[in-house]
Amino acid sequence: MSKFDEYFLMQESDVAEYVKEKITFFDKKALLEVKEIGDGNLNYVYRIKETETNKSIIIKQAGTVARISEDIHLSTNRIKIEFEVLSMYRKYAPEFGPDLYGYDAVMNCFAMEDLSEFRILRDGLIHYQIYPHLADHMSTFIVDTLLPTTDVFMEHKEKKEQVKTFINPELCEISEELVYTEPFTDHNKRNELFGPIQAWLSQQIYEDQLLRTEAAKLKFAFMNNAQALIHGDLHTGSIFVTPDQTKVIDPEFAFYGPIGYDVGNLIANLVFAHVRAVVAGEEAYVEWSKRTIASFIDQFQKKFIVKWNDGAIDRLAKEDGFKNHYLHTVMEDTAGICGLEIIRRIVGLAKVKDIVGIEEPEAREKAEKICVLFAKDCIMKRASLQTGDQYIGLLQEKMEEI
Ligand code: SR1
Ligand code: MG
Repeated sequence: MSKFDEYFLMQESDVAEYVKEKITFFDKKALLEVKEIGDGNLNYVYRIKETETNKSIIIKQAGTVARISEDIHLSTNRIKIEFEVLSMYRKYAPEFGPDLYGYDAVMNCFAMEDLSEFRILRDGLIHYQIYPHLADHMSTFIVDTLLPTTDVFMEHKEKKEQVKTFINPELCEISEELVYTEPFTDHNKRNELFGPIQAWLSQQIYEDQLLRTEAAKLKFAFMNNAQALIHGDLHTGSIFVTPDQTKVIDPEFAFYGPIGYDVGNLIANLVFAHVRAVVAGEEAYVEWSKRTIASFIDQFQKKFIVKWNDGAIDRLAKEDGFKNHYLHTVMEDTAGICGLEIIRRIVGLAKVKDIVGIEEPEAREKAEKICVLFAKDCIMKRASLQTGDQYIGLLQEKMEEI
């Protein structure tokens, strides 16, 4: 019998014991230090380090309620989904996923590589760090991990099995509420419409019926378009970086959904970093972040076409014009979701440091207004927003309006 034969939420004091008993990584006699280092909204993340050698590993464990709110009860199955999707990254895009050392279905946790030499991308962006390979790496990552899971590339019965395996109702419900519903209605009263722009935000969002209708269309597309096994939460807090390397973590929201959900999420979060630099007058960073956004969008489309040409197996998918139609709809979803992600991070429950960390109230207000106006156009004009230059042009236009 072991205390780890039955699930409980571990404390730091349990984790060293757990690792020695369950994971083949450290010597049984090693002296281990444990620290909880998680700053996400849902789970607990422990770094375990051997004092003598500095060798280290990460254990991530799921609780039955969200860390951000005890009102949010969740199945621990999300940690299994996360482990399986990270395993899929090792298969399709090994350089962009962490090494994995085992999954425990009883304790609802898994062990993975400690990426302590990396930095969370959001944190780097907030400190105006430049990552020269970001657009290249992330466009490759998305194309290489998403396309192989679609009906274009996968045998259709196998894909349907995958849809079943990765059904993720509770985490999807969080997105359905936090991204697609609450920002437009505040029905759970969790939105925070703050300070002097409260009336402006309310008018721009709650009182805009056309916007709310488009949000409804996008919500139902999210729930009904089982296109690819998406990450489901691909913001800049789910990406670890060094100047040369990029690793994607945290795919606990993964399920079969629209490809544009991942692409749009990343663009939205790069926009936060860009707008932060704009209001801070960080000219060099404004230029780099602008080029990165445009380049990510354009490289994604180029790589998508190359991969499709190399590997599509569905016979009708090879018909003239279909590939371009498919990509056009992905880019339309991308723009809509980019807009939704921006709005929910400005008014919703889960805000972003890039914006709330702007100390000077007038600068924050300006940033929020640029973001919201840009986001609304992304949603309303999504059918015609396709290229990097179009996104950058729209951002520029909104900056001039404020
Ligand atoms: C209750 S979880 C809040 C947010 O954190 C996650 O990272 C997702 O983005 C989710 O919407
Ligand atoms: Mg996360």
